[in-house]
Amino acid sequence: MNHDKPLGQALREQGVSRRGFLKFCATTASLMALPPSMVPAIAKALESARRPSVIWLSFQECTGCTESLTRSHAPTLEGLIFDNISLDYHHTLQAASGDAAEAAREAAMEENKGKYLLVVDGSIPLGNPGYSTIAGISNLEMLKEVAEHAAAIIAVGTCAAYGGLPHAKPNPTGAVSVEEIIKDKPIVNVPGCPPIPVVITGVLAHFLTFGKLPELDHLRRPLAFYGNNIHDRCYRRPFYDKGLFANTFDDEGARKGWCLFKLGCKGPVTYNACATIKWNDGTSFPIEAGHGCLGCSEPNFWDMGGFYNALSESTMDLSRTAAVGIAVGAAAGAASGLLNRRKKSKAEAAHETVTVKDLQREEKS
Ligand code: FSX
Repeated sequence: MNHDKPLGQALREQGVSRRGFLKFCATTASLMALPPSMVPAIAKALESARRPSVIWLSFQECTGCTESLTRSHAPTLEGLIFDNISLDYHHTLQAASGDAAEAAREAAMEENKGKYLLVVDGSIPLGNPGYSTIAGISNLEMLKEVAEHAAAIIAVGTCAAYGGLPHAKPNPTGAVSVEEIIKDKPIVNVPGCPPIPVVITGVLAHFLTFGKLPELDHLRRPLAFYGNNIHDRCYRRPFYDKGLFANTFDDEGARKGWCLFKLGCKGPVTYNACATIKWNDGTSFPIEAGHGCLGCSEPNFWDMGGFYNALSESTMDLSRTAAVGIAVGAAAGAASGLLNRRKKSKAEAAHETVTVKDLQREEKS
């Protein structure tokens, strides 16, 4: 693989104009919540960035994460960016198979020791390590082997980030997340079942631009994409505030586009960018299509008590109180002490989020 060609040159060779490139940089800046004044710096850094080697491992998953990434309308700039990292190993996308594929992985690890990015999708079965193997190597063994000399790890999808669907009760394979196994590497979680494609490429672009991972929340999610809950950015929010709800999927409220809270929408406790970035090239997102949010970027979303059961009022109160506490920066006493329980820096506290897991824990205690 040629890692020496700078990214800017590779993009130009693929017919990407300067204007298109700068537009991408501006979008990247805004996605990463950076001021417009950062665009020239991003452009300069990306122009000369060397293509990092990326090794992508897929374990227990449905391949939805890769499908999500490849469903962008070709050719998109994010697709080109993705082409212009050196994706040295990816079960689904690589041409090589068998011994040749494994040789490519080993060569990439050797040539880029300590510098390559490891992307993982899917959870790892600990209950039965022989349950899921690649080239005769258990998922656990392969993860440890590749992680050892990785510069950083990106856990793509809720399965890799939190165990996801394979971890759902009764978790027959003993599925765990990447961060439950690897303790000595920088890890960023990009949850969602699947995650939004531009969020995956945005994290990669951040790494290309700044040589480090973006700022994360307490669940290791990039704040730029997971800093707000769906509810607060939802275009149906004014109906919630007015008390106008759909009670069934075909009543007058549903037809008028009223709030889906009573139909089980988990938007108030789900942190993701679906309501702003949306899907299919910014076309729509589940709530816009008339279905409540399932909360797929939150830990244990599958076991949250039913996709069509409304969140309880006490949960909503807690969520609201926490939001107010965050807004005024009042860590002390806010949201039943949720914000105080963990020791954290000022920056972390300012961006604290309240998740389903927190709420469930809070309600039990
Ligand atoms: Fe999991 Fe991804 Fe859901 Fe599927 O790779 S996050 S089941 S979309 O495919 O891991």
